[in-house]
Amino acid sequence: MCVRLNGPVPVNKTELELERVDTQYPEVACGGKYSPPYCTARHKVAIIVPFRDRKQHLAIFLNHMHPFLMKQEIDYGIFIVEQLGNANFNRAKLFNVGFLESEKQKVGGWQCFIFHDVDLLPLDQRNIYSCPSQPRHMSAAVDKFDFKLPYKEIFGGVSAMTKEQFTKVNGFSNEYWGWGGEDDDMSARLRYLNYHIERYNMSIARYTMLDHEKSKPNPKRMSLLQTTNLIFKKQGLSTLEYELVDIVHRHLYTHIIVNIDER
Ligand code: BGN
Repeated sequence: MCVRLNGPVPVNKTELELERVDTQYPEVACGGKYSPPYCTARHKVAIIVPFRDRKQHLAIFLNHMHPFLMKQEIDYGIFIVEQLGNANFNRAKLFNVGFLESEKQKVGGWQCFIFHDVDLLPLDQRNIYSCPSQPRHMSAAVDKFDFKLPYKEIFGGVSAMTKEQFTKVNGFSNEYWGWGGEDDDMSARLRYLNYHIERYNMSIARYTMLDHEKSKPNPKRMSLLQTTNLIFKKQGLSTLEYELVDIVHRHLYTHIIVNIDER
């Protein structure tokens, strides 16, 4: 590590234009990729962000994340996976798409994947975006939850898994349309394979959440969760179907546009 990482980082939540943010950060290469110029990065990390209709959040997110990640001296890329159409949002399926598509965008592939909501911003520079030997739940202390962990098994918001861990659990489920449960499903997949979720200290794993309207909960989420242990090996990355509509290499991110509706 060449740079000293101090703790708290400032957050700018004021309205920003995406087009203006795009003119910043000349150190970032096309597609939202960066590797430290004076050190050899120890971690190759893809940040996968599911997305729809949140342009303002995206501007704030990119403006926060690039300087934050550059200081950590990791080799990283930001991938925004946008769901087209009017079906309910399927966060988990977009993560599966982001995992496969981001791999095609890196010579030799990534080692580590951070599955990241666009409305969460890390508040402490010591929260290193890497993958340890066990899956890591990163967003343990969120301001919206009074900086307290809502429950022990939670794996939502921001989480990190190695390529091997993600592949072994067969990725996320593709079946969660609408809000809630898909992260608990992943948490259960990990448990069945005897992984245990680790976390940074609560003074480090701090995030702030951007304001938004509450999304529509998925009424089927409890019943879906009851079947995870029976079907996770047969349903997930191995059964993922999607139509790749476009991949655009923008300055601060790679934009993966997909149709994930069931046919
Ligand atoms: C939980 C949701 C998670 C979500 C957290 C935090 C469910 C499943 C039925 C119990 N789980 O309640 O998906 O990340 O809240 O918001 O709804």
